[in-house]
Amino acid sequence: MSESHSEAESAVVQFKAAILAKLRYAVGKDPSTAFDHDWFEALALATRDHMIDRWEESSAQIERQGAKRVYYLSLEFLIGRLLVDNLSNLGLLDVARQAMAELGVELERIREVEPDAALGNGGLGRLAACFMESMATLRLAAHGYGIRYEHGLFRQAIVDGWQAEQTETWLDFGNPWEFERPEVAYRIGFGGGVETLDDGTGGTRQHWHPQERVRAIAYDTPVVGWRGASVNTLRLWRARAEENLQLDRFNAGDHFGAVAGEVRAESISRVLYPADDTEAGQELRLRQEYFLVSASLQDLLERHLRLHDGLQCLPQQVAIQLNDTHPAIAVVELMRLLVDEHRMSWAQAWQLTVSTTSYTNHTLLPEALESWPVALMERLLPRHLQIIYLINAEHIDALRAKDIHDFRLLRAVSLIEEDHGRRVRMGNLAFLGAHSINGVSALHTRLMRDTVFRDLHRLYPDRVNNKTNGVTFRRWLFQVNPGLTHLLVDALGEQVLHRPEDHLQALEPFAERQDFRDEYALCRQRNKELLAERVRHVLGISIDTTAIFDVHVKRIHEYKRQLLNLLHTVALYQAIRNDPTTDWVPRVKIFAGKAAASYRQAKLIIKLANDISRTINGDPTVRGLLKVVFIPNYNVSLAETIIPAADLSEQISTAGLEASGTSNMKFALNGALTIGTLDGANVEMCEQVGEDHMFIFGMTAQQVAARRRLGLEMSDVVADSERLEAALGAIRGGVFSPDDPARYVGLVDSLLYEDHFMVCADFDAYWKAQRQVDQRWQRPEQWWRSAVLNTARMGWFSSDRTITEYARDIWQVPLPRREGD
Ligand code: 26V
Repeated sequence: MSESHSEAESAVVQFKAAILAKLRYAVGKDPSTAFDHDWFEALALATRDHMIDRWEESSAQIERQGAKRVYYLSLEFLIGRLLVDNLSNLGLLDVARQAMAELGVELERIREVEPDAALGNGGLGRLAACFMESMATLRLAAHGYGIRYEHGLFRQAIVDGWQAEQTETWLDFGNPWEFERPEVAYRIGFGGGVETLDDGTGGTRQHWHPQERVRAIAYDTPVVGWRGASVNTLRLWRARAEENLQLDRFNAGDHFGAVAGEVRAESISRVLYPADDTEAGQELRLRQEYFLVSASLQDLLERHLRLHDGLQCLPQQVAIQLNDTHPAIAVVELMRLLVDEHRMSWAQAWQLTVSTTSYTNHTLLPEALESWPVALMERLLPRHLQIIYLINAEHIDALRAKDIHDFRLLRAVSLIEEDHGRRVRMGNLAFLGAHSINGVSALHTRLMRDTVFRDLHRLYPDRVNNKTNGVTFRRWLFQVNPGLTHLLVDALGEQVLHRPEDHLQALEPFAERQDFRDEYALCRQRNKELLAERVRHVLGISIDTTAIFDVHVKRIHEYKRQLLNLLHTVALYQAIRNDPTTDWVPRVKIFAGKAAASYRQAKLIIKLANDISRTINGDPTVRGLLKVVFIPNYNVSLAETIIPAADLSEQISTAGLEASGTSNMKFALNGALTIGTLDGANVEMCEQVGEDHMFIFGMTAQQVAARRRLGLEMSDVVADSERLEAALGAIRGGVFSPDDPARYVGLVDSLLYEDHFMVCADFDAYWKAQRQVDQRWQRPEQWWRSAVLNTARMGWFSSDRTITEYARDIWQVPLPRREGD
């Protein structure tokens, strides 16, 4: 005891010395002149030192074992902050807190100084970050490849109730987690033409002469697994010009022209595309995609050739996972590198490409399915277009050889869309070029087979498979909810930290114990107070922490149906006003989320939320019973405060449209009860958690499809629902927008006459489910029993489980032993 006590003490002493040394020699400050940011940097650098040796060891071990490598290619990594993540995974969080305290600095304040690395839009990017952490924890030889955007996702300000986008500048004070690797650089070509050359054996070969070249420079960030299991690398590419300054032009007085090339080249890694649905349709986006892909493939082939004899064994040594179609041009670039640069035969190159590549689909929304105009592809990537045509010709020939001549089918599975101007279909390209195509929940995968990939699935029935998403419990339980984590360790022992996916279920019997439920509820209460504090600070609104915290946070999208929740809010407001003496269950409605800058309807929904908030919060009749807040600038860090404070999690998308959802998992893991539709992973959550411990309502995906066939006109539905009619009427009539009474006329009319997302059709069922929520809340022993069971039964949604399935079924890599195996 005393020995470990002194061990801990000496760890603190050492860490303190390390922080002071960093502060002095790396930051150039001393404690008397240091600002919070200086302390953050010193602490981050001291923490980073603890990662380096393990990093070195991990890569040496992987090389020694000749392990197969997994490459995760993604245009987005939505990482958030890393200080507590790294400290906690290294097992140094308490040591660091103590060391800082002894230096007179509060860790809880310093952690807030770190900017979020917001290199992603939403679910897809956050999933990539969770996967990186799980792959390190499971000790896979995994590399992430992405772009080091200078500006991540925009900062959202709310000005007069409207969203305003502001530039995000996460690199302004430097980034202590990354290592610039100027020696790891590749040339990326664009444009130019293709020359046919003699191949020396009587045949021909193609040679691409790009007109423009850009350099990709590597920046490496170490990714630590739980308790330092492994340290992997996230390699992000930055675009630099081949030549920074054209000195001749500068000397001739053309000071702007002298740097024009630099600006053009470097714009590739300037900013993240801030939409997560509508097709970017812009040259810069395609340049970003190809830039990431080409740099990453050159890098991984170089590593492969350094370690192995030749390229024949590529599929045994390398697995490339495409995160959506954004990096799908990898199929073509790999073919180009193998055939043109490494002189491999076409047939062999194709076989290697398909067996190395796999693709994850994350959405069925038609507007998010990527396709590129043939003309643009020809101008930017002429050799790639040739290769696409060749792949397509072989593909169609193979079908004809199998006696398939159905014209509709051939058109549907072609790589080229002929109807709306000729375009390259990236989904079909990714499908053909991969041996595995996976969806992200059981329902989504079924819909992929039945809809978007129906024809290709019939031709290649073994390719489509499901890998239901998961989240890393290290960040989304241990870090965000230390109170609950403490309680879990007390109840279940330390093992729950190491294998939560196996051990959480042992919590079930605790759900029956009043004393445990009370402690569990107390943790929630503390988290709610922290959130309330934040809301007071940001919005100047005080909220009642004994009320139900009813939370709807995610990107603003019509299909996610924030409007349905707002209609419920208005209907509830009206009901309370009509009958203020009934014993209403107090609620706080909490909204947050960003809208794509170009998505007008989504921005109007944000304005409506703010208008409703102002009106309701200012009405003394409902005081104490209903409050509405819209918290600006939703990001990973805000999610970390909101999720553990939620009582009710809103997962109410139109069934069939949310591919999986991952915040649904984070909420339930932290014990919020879900009100939701049978959509995405909600379906599987319902199987795990049990229908009795969720509030499932509304049409199923099948019923939605059937209802749509009847038309989108909803006048009948509205006429049949007094509550809905009154709520719509109030919004339409300007009750919430007296300054501009007609503001929501168009919005309400679109719900009445063209209700694509079935808001009206699901309203009554939603209202009913919400009243069941009230009833459960009024029986605390039932509510908290359900809450504990949610935590106990969410183990399966660990991203460790998801990654284990990818490794086994798609990548075919064995999982190394972990400590405790
Ligand atoms: C599309 C585009 C189109 C071009 C402009 C940039 C851009 C960026 C992202 C996207 C696709 C977004 C798809 C997406 O985020 N899907 C979400 O993936 C989550 C992880 O699998 C899943 O939980 C969510 O349900 C799904 O909406």
